[in-house]
Amino acid sequence: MNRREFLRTGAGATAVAAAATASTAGTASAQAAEVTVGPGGDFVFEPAEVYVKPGDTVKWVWDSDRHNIQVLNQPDGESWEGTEGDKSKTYDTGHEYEFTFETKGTYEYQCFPHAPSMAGKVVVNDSGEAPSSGGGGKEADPEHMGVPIQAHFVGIATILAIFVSLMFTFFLLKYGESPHASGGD
Ligand SMILES: [Cu+2]
Repeated sequence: MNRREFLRTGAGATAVAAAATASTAGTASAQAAEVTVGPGGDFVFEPAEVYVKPGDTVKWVWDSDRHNIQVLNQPDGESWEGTEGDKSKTYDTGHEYEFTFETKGTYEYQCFPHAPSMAGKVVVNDSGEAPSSGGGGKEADPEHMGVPIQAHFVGIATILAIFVSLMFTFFLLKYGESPHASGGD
């Protein structure tokens, strides 16, 4: 491998690594999360909950008409105001809105015309990730972590299979031989 080839593959590998880092964590880029507003006309924010670090920017992109962002709750010291205009002012498909969150805490918002069902939450914490549900540090709500639900189903099925075979063994040992035992006496 000559020097030029080496440089080219090196740059390629770096680019791939950078892309992988950006897509998994998104912490390297300024925009840490994107929320779709009213996806396909549904009255929801998708995802409804995002986790970011202080200084991260969240971007909302409108996928249907007549939605807005009205802030309901936020940490002391923050002055997030949501989309411009009063609560009845709405925005249509294609509109984009960004906000950079500096203060740690939970921010709750809703789309005023479609409240209370169309609501969302931004959580700003040190890790920029959903809190652990106990156990491994990276374990969290599967829907938000992008873990396929099948993986959990397989896990549950495995535990169930073990349990069933244990119960089977138990009953086999306890009752399985009794007819023979009593018959033998
Ligand atoms: Cu809405």
